[in-house]
Amino acid sequence: MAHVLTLFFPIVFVLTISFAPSVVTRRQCPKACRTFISSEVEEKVSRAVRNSGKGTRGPRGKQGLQGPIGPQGLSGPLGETGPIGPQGPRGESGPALSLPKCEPGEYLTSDGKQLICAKFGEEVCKAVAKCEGYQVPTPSLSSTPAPTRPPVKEYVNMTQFMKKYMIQTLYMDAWDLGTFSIGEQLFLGVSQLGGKSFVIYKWDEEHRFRSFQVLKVPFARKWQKFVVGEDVYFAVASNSRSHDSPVFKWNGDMFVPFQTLPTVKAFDIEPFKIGEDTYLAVAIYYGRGSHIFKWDGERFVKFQDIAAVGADVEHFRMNGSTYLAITGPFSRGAYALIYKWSGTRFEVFHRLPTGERAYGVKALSVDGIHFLAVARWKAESSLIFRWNGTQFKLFQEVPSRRARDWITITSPFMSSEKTYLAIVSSDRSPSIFAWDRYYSKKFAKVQDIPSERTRDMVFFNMGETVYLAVASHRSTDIYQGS
Ligand SMILES: *[C@@H]1O[C@H](CO)[C@@H](O)[C@H](O)[C@H]1NC(C)=O
Ligand SMILES: *[C@@H]1O[C@H](CO)[C@@H](O)[C@H](O)[C@H]1NC(C)=O
Ligand SMILES: *[C@@H]1O[C@H](CO)[C@@H](O)[C@H](O)[C@H]1NC(C)=O
Ligand SMILES: [Ca+2]
Repeated sequence: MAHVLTLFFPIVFVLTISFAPSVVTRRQCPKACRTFISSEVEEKVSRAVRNSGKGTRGPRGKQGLQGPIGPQGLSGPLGETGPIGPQGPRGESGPALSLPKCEPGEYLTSDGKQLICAKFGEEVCKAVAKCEGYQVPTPSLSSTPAPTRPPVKEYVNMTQFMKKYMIQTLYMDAWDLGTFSIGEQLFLGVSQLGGKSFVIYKWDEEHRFRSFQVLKVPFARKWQKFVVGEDVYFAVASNSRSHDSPVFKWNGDMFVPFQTLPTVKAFDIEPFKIGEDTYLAVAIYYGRGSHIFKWDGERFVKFQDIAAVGADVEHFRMNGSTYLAITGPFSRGAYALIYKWSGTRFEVFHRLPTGERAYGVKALSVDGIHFLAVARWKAESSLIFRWNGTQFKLFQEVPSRRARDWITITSPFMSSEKTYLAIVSSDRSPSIFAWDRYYSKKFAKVQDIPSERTRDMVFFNMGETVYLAVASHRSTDIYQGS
């Protein structure tokens, strides 16, 4: 039966594909398809940009055993691959790539030798497509921003993440993204939904992420890096009934298994320090509650159980005290539970009503004000709470649908500090907000990110530039802020 099904579905799929064009309306070029063409062009252009970044892809080297990647062969002119080695170099890029800055109404393209800005026009329409037999994207999806979209006036100084500055796409099935640095090296870690792996990429001199190491983690969910003394670790929640959650340690060249934390169906791991002590709070989405582990000088040992089943746990400090917020499917009502460190253990401090089930939680503080942002899965909005000195009060509500989490970054560059907060909404385009300390004194919307079925996002700084990685269900796009 299963065998028949595996045969049957591909056939249905192929049939669907082959009949699809015939039911799609055919249109003449000028009006309706222009949007489509723009998106088509953008698609081609971003492919061209990516390709020009990569050069012709050489034959893939055999994946060696885990280990430092061998020296990359000297690159020949465009696309000559070096000797085959572990994770063979992908071929060098062509002439150094610096993206020209295009004006509104222009798009980035290639004349075969270099990247240029070209104006949209009649000839593009003719050259790119016949405008027939393609499905015109439904207008409700904001996945095809008009190339001439005017900048948001009030936030001209705010970094934006435009499709034309999408510098890389990693094709993978991601659940949770994060970046971290070790010395000068930047890494992107990706826990994967389908696979049994956790993948680490490393940022190279060409400002691209290259595959660095693959670690075996069944049902990897959220994860975080942390430091104990001089040593760098990261821990991954394993949403498995039968596997514990692993902790890995950086040995100078790569990550090696360090220990496992006894967990069943862990969803999130949050490292934090109280004084000199290091703790790991692990949100468990199963059974009776979640756990806190403590570093005993050599490894992590169980420290405290907390009676909260959770999807996300976050720590924060206010006025010298450490708090934990944990969200999840509480049977007793829709709230986020907040625990406070008593000096010896965590005690329930507050139940923060969230109206609907809260899924992700993020703490941030800007200009001395503490916020707790709660992502709601079922509701049509997510909530930002503000600490008034004694408790969290609803401060702002932003539209979201099936929101998984919030992400934030504070970028100190360009003369003034800016704090960005974005809602990772999976059923509508994720939105980026920036703290507007001058006018509205709220989180003001900067832009939407065209992404569907978004799983996670992460901001990171390299040099003075802010980047954004957006993972949807099949691919992760890296945007350079502009
Ligand atoms: C934009 O930057 C300029 C110069 O740095 C500054 O004078 C202006 O106030 C900024 N505008 C906003 C909205 O932040
Ligand atoms: C901060 O903590 C100090 C002492 O722990 C306390 O006296 C003070 O009232 C606290 N401030 C606020 C705003 O809670
Ligand atoms: C914070 O809000 C609560 C509830 O409205 C109120 O009782 C309390 O006085 C407020 N605290 C401050 C410092 O304003
Ligand atoms: Ca968390």
